[in-house]
Amino acid sequence: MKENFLWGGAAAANQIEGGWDMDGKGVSTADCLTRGSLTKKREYTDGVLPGYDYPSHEASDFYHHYEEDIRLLGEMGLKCFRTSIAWTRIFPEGDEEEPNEAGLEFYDKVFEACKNAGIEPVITLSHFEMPYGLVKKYNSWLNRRTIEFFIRYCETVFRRYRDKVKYWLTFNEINFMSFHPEIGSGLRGLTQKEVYQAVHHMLLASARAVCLGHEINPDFRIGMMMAYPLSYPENCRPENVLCQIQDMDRHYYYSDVQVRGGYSAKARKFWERYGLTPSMEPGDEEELRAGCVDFIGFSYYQSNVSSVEKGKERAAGNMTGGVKNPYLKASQWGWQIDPVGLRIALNTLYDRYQKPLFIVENGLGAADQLEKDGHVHDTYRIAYLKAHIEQLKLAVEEDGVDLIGYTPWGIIDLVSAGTGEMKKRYGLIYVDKNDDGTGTGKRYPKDSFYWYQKVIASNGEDLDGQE
Ligand code: BGP
Repeated sequence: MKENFLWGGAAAANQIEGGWDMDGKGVSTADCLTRGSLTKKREYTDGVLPGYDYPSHEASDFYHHYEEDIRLLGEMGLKCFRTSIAWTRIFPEGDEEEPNEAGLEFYDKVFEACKNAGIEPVITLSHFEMPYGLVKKYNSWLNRRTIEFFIRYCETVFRRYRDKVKYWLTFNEINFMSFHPEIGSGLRGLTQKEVYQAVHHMLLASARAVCLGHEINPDFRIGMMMAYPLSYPENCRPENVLCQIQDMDRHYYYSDVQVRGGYSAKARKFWERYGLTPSMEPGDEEELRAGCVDFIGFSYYQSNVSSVEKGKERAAGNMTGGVKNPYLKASQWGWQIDPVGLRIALNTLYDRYQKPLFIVENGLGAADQLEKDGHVHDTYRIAYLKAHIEQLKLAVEEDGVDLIGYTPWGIIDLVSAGTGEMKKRYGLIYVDKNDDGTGTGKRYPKDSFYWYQKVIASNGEDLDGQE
């Protein structure tokens, strides 16, 4: 791997920080999501209501542990740390004229700690959250004014952290909007037409942020972020092959705009067919064209299978799931594990766009066991990460893919986005915190911590570990 390859780890404000109402922070949409489980759906309440259990409120308490946590990340040898800024720490309600200084200071300290640990921050501007005030008062992304508020927030953080942060991502997994629009917008019960209108505003906001960021610091590298739920046709039946193409088109809808600078012909036909054409203002298309991203960030956890055949057994998964793949094993949460799929994803995305790629999430959610002696023997996680790193190396070294870095998800245990559980752990660092509120909050490096330390120190050469 090239010398400056960014071996790292990833997290997000609402899943790791806690301190949901500290130092002037406002209520974010993520603060209104209740805890769920594999069998119980998370509920999105109308604001923060008494009697509900909201896991983001305490999460892993990175808010009070960031120094220790970043020191540990430095010990692991991380070159970069992907996390997000909580928009509501900076603009609590979303529509203030002036930012909240205490919120800005918190991230000053976080980035300073990163610098001291030799870690490059990679910052998501909006990771599945936004000010709840913007949802209540303005109807979130359905309203064009939200673009203005988002840009005010971006300008504030771009200027403040101009010399501290170089890598930025606009919206986390923006393609989630087509499947769970409430996660990205805080709005429930949207019609399809409204979804595509809100998405148009988000895409414009992203493009405008890219242009503004480059103006503020031409060295900024600003990327998009999509979930990449790679899908295979179930077999060589032509209808299934077509079905696979159509399934993937739902995701390229977003990346085509953010990477190529405009809606595809297919997207326009899709609007026409279903009456979904979003209303646009003169100049919108030019803005989209001007705001192409510098790189493509994506998450990869599993692959899916596309089929037109009814009644097939289905697998769970990030976002969509799909028909069960008989060649793959699945995680405890039913996500099908497919390391070769990562090489396929890298090849496919690079062939399509010829832009640098960045794997900003990948990992295994598992119910880890903290032993009495403070160890966590997560050999299954080592096996998962090792198999995926082997494949990303092949994509780079044999297929010539331009890959900036790799940041395994939930590098420190945090709250699951899908289920709201702490129990679904991804970390290489264990956080002693349980779903019932018990636990000391203490951090324990897992076996995978020491394994990844070796991987990074050898720049990906030494992948041996006990599996
Ligand atoms: C992605 C999100 C993350 C994260 C991850 C794992 O969709 O960007 O926020 O949580 O998936 O998903 P989960 O937490 O549901 O296991």
